[in-house]
Amino acid sequence: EGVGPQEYTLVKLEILDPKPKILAAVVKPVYLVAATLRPETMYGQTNVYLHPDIAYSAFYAGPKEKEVFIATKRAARNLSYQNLTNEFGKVNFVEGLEKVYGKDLLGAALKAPLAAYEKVYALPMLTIKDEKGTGVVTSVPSDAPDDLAALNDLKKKKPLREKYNITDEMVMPYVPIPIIDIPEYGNLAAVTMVEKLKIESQNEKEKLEEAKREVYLKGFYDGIMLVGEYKGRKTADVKKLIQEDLIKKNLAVKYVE
Ligand code: A2H
Repeated sequence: EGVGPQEYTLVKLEILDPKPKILAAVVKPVYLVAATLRPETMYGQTNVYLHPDIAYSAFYAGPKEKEVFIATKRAARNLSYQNLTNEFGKVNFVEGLEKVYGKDLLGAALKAPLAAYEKVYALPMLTIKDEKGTGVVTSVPSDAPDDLAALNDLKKKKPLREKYNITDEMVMPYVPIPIIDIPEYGNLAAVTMVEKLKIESQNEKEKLEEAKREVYLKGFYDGIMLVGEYKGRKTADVKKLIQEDLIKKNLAVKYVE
């Protein structure tokens, strides 16, 4: 972090019908665009996270602005300078939706590219940062300790689900999927680390930092794909290929910040 530009893959998760009330008037396809450094983990998506109290924007994007993206306004501005809106440096917001709080989008059903689950849901994560990526984080609890801790919180804490109108069916059926084998950590590296360090919630910042330090480097370099088109190959070697495949299919775009 803070060492020059970072390239993210923005993965497009299409919002399915029935859409959240606040999007009722939108006719073009609407996507939550999640910023990830690990496009090769998209096979393991179980949900997407939004911060309930962050303000997001809905704006026209993609080829001829035939699509609507949802991300923070800061990210929307940056995207307009990366040729992802029609006019360089200009963002066309959807009327009335320049400011939409995460809480008004929670519970939305989504189609997540490459995911084994046919449908996933938008769930709350309270550690999302406003000033990084798009403010939308796709969740891969097999390989990201933060994602697993937040999912476990929702499973364990009924009041947390109720506070944000999250039903049991949006959370309970979703379990981490083995997608990458990491020597010493097995095929559910985040689960191994969360158990080993006895991480009880998404707020255990220091323990989560430790879990991530261990798992990310190994997962990035020494992981072996267990699923998908590049099964058997190293994560470091297929990351770019999977990113390019997603972009070709109009399921992702590149984003630098
Ligand atoms: B990664 P860096 Cl499986 N707030 O994607 C908090 N976290 C955010 C965020 C925000 N606004 N925007 C993106 N992120 C997460 C997958 C993944 C990620 C795996 C393993 C490691 C990993 C699935 N979530 O990140 O500070 C996103 O989670 C390792 C750091 O820019 C994004 O990639 O380095 C990563 O953090 C970007 O973090």
